Amino acid sequence: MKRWKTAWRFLPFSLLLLLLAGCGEENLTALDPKGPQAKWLLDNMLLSIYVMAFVTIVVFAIFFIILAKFRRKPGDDEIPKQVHGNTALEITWTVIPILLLVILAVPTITGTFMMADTEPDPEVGEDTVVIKVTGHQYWWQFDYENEGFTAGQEVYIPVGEKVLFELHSVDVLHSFWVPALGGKMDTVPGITNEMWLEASYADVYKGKCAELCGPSHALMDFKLIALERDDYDAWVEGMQAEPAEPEDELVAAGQEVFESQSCIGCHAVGGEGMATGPTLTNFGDREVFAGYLDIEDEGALAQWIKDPKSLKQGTLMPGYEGQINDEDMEALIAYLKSLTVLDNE
Ligand code: HEC
Ligand SMILES: [Cu+2]
Repeated sequence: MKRWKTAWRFLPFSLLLLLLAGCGEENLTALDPKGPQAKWLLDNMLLSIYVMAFVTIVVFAIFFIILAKFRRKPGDDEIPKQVHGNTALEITWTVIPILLLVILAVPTITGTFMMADTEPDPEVGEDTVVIKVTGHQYWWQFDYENEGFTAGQEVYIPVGEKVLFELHSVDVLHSFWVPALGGKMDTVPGITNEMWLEASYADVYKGKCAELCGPSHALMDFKLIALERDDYDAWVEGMQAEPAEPEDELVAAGQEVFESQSCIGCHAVGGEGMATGPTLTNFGDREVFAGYLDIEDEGALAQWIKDPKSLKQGTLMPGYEGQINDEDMEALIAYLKSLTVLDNE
């Protein structure tokens, strides 16, 4: 009776778990794979669960059958005949686990080699996209070295192609992870790790830093955006092009503030430049900034520029409280939001 009472106590927790299981953010789950790597990972995970379930069911079935069948019955006074060592049984229960391990090992080993194969995409050849990823406390830098430009916070790739990632870090360990597309890999200072990912559908996939890297680690989110090859090429061209001179007066005034306040010293706008902070060439195309804040929220954007540490503990972006008046701030924000590369109809 008592045991049941204890069990009931766990019911609310179990229900909560069930509820939370439904909280998976869209395209931030390894259980709904959108690329060949993630699909392989999930298949392999399921295979081990099936093997495990099979073993559990068989063992428990035999256990209960034996328990019922060989129970001591009334009148059974003699101790049953004692047997030791049955060659056939010994061989059976040695061979079965070996077979099960082979069933697990073959796909695991072939899959591991498949995932570690960072040769260019055989169909795309020399045009295989190579992206240098750099983890910073607490943001991501994406260098398209062959194309000669840098992007921040959002990484664009062509859909249906194997894309190579070279992972670096400038400070501490981070881990680059796009759950819907594949496994995670650490970015380590002084070491280059290599991995590849492929997206099967043109979509926006959420990414996370998966290695505790400091107080704002949980806010170090990014996006991977897979576009059709044509759209991707257009995006690359947009990133390479020199930004147009602003026509709007407010935007032009904002550009002046941006330049006079030394923002440009850390934030490149245009094909090349400094990347002490995220490149802002396509800032207006983002949905979120600083990893988690809504770009439509101009109050948050102003607060970010005035006092970024109040929104993201430990960030290396300096605050401009008292250095930019309201009028200049409005212009600055208009300028930042005007920085687009995609045709946002
Ligand atoms: C010393 C270098 C430095 C200077 C100067 C600087 N920033 Fe930053 N900025 C950063 C860093 C680093 C980040 C990334 C912070 C993070 O997400 O943790 C950042 C992030 C941002 C972001 C969010 C970008 C995104 O997409 O996530 C905006 C917007 C921004 N800065 C605007 C400005 C403006 C406007 C100025 C000038 C008034 C400025 N910054 C000056 C370093 C700098
Ligand atoms: Cu982190």
